[in-house]
Amino acid sequence: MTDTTDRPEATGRPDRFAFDEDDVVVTHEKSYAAGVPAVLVSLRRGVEQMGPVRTARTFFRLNQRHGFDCPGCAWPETPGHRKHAEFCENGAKAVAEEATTRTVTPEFFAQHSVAELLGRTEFWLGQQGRLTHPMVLLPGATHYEPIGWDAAFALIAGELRALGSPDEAVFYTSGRTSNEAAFVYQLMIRAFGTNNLPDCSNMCHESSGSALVETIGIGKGSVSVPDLENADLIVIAGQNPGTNHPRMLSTLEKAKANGARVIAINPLPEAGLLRFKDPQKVHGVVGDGVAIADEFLQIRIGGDQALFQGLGRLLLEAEDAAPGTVLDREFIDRHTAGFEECAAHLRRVDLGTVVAATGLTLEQIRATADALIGSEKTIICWAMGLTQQTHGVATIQDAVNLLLLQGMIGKPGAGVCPVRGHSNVQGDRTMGIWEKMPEAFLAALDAEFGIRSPRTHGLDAVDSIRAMRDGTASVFVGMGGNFVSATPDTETTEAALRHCALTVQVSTKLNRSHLVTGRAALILPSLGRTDKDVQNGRKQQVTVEDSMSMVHLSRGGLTPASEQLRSEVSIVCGIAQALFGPGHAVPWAAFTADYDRIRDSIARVIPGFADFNRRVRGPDGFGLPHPPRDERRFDTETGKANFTVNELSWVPVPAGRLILQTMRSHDQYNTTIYGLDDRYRGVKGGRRVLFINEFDITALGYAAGDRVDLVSEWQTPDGSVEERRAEDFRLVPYPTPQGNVAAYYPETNPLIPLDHVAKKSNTPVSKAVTIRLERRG
Ligand SMILES: Nc1nc2c(c(=O)[nH]1)N[C@H]1C(S)=C(S)[C@@H](COP(=O)(O)OP(=O)(O)OC[C@H]3O[C@@H](n4cnc5c(=O)[nH]c(N)nc54)[C@H](O)[C@@H]3O)O[C@H]1N2
Ligand SMILES: Nc1nc2c(c(=O)[nH]1)N[C@H]1C(S)=C(S)[C@@H](COP(=O)(O)OP(=O)(O)OC[C@H]3O[C@@H](n4cnc5c(=O)[nH]c(N)nc54)[C@H](O)[C@@H]3O)O[C@H]1N2
Ligand SMILES: [Mo]
Repeated sequence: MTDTTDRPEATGRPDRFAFDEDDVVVTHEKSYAAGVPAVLVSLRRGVEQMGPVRTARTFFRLNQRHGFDCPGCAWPETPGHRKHAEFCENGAKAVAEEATTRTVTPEFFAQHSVAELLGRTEFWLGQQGRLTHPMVLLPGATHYEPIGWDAAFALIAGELRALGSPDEAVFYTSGRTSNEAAFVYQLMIRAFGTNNLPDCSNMCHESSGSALVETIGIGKGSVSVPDLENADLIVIAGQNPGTNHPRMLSTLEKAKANGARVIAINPLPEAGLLRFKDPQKVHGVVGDGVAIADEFLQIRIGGDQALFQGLGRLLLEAEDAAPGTVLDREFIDRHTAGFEECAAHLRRVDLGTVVAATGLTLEQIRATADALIGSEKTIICWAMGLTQQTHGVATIQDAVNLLLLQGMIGKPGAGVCPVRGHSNVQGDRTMGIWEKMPEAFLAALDAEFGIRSPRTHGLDAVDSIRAMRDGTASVFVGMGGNFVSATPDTETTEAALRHCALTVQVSTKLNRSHLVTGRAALILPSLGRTDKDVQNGRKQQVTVEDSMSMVHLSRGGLTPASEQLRSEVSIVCGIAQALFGPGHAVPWAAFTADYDRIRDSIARVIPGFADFNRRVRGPDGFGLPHPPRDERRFDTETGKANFTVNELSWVPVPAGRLILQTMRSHDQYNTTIYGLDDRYRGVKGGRRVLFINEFDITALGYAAGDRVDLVSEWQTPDGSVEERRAEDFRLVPYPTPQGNVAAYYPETNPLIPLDHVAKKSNTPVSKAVTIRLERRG
């Protein structure tokens, strides 16, 4: 394999490439991440949003033992080693965004009509600051106006009670919600009588959960930070850690210092994967930094399943050639089911097909197989590049097959590592935020509170949109997040929400979901992670679970943006009290007054949380049980880890068309736009860009910098083709595989058809949309 750490040079692109017509400037993409510029950007963003004193206080408490959990990503802190500055540039931006001293007050809403605000970008909306007061948009009104908390709760309760069935309401959750708030939220929803609990996971790692539950019996990753630090081989597929999980790079750097090899699988040569300068270390501040990836496999979009199957075949052949040297026969015999069928299937994989599907050479694929064969401890990490594919579940199951062949689950330094997104998305799921929680959970919940949870499965995100579109759901409640912008098929989704009687958003910042509303709408402003939360005269703390199943405390210290703000827990309990009236089976008032009471109930309902209040107060909190990791126990239907046989799929590029992946820039958090620069990809001052191979630019008759509309083409089951359009993008020549292009989310969400979803997980396929280009007039 070739060393591609200097890839940008190899593409022969000009060193600096500036468009002259507007302010998008494209410079050379960076081959390293972090370093001094990252530190400077962090501090600048902090001071801009909150002034120097609050910046210093806030950054000092970030991810500290007595501080708050970073609202950025779900990457864990290194146990026992919390450094003074355990944060990264993008964590700092997430914090600055929340801890800003700018405010959106009732006067702001009096000045700006909803119609006017709808004309603004997400970037502008987010920049206005923290929401300060509960606001209502009455039927027919043009402006939001203030409303008291009790009146807001009564309005929600009234609309919910007026529904023909509890299933006509949907309750969304985004992954920043604490364990305590998530637990009381799902409790209220189930006591009300529905399992309609769509969440951001449905658009995120749902494919990982589906794949892992079926194969290893639990939908969570099986490795810890020390496992990564001690691995021989780390495969990172479909993930851009330099931007989205920057603290992971420090872990990888340590792993490499301990001798690990890293293989990156990605259509794009992402900066963080190629080189990394740790800003917290002297050698990171001077010099070139370390190359994180030893090998870079520039795969075609959607080619990963073919690669994993091809590697499976090569492992089996190597075992045939030298029996007893490649497979872990003892592990396979004792702990797995389905080996023979899977092996027979893998042996039939055609390597020519693998080469065509992946765009890699046979040499690269063979060298990767050799790397696997030479490793005693392999970890596969992945994120959205694998999950948001039609065949995402199958792809991840084929990755699991590879690990099972070599016995790489349930031993130190080896395992599966789905790298989660939102800081508490994993915890929310543990707390019951899911439309199809298992019977054991529901029964325990019912026993604790004397309620009867419904047993029929509820709606996920895509099905909720369908229900609102079709009029079978008409109340929407969002616990955080930005449903309108995060979901696919923007036009359809907006029409669906406008179809509702009431839309309610519990939020910290203004976003588009406050502006695309039902007949009536509420904005309920909540405390964020960084804010001090005092109930009943006592400071409260909440808990979160990171990507590696560690549960720990988070306590904000900042003075909230207004005295009107309420915690998510108190908002949920307020709605519940209005909905159920006095004397309800659940002690809602006591829950708000003391979050320890909620944790006591969690301890009784959810396995692994025994003695929750005491254990979580230990220095680093505690880890949840993970049977495959802890004792090679697999709670699947067979009682073993399951090999699976997955039909091979990939994503060919139709003639004259392109396959679009929609991804994050270095300057955003999902739908929250921090700024208009993507430093690592060399773009400045604009987001409407299409990263495209130079060859495709020429072949399609364009020149770099041309403006185009993106038109997606979706073949419906009846054979007709639906078109969707996103206007005015600049062509930016970029080292992406031919036929594969990339642009930012959420600007491209209007292109993604609602029905374009992953098999089994129902996750929108945000990483493979067929488009064509149209020149702008
Ligand atoms: N700063 C910051 N941090 C974040 C977020 C944020 O927006 N900003 N979001 C958070 C959330 S919710 C999440 S889920 C995570 C997301 O973290 P990522 O999954 O890293 O996010 P994306 O930007 O979607 O990047 C997907 C990566 O997959 C690659 N890719 C696309 N298609 C394919 C494919 O077919 N095969 C392979 N092998 N690779 C492919 C893309 O080139 C890109 O590098 O980050 C979390 N952390
Ligand atoms: N095309 C495309 N679409 C995608 C993706 C993609 O890669 N491509 N990625 C998908 C993924 S992985 C995800 S996770 C989803 C994200 O979907 P969401 O989680 O719904 O979106 P966010 O942008 O993270 O939500 C931001 C809003 O959350 C609110 N907020 C922030 N902090 C708090 C808090 O502490 N409490 C409360 N109550 N509110 C808060 C703020 O008002 C802010 O405006 O998007 C998905 N959509
Ligand atoms: Mo996510």
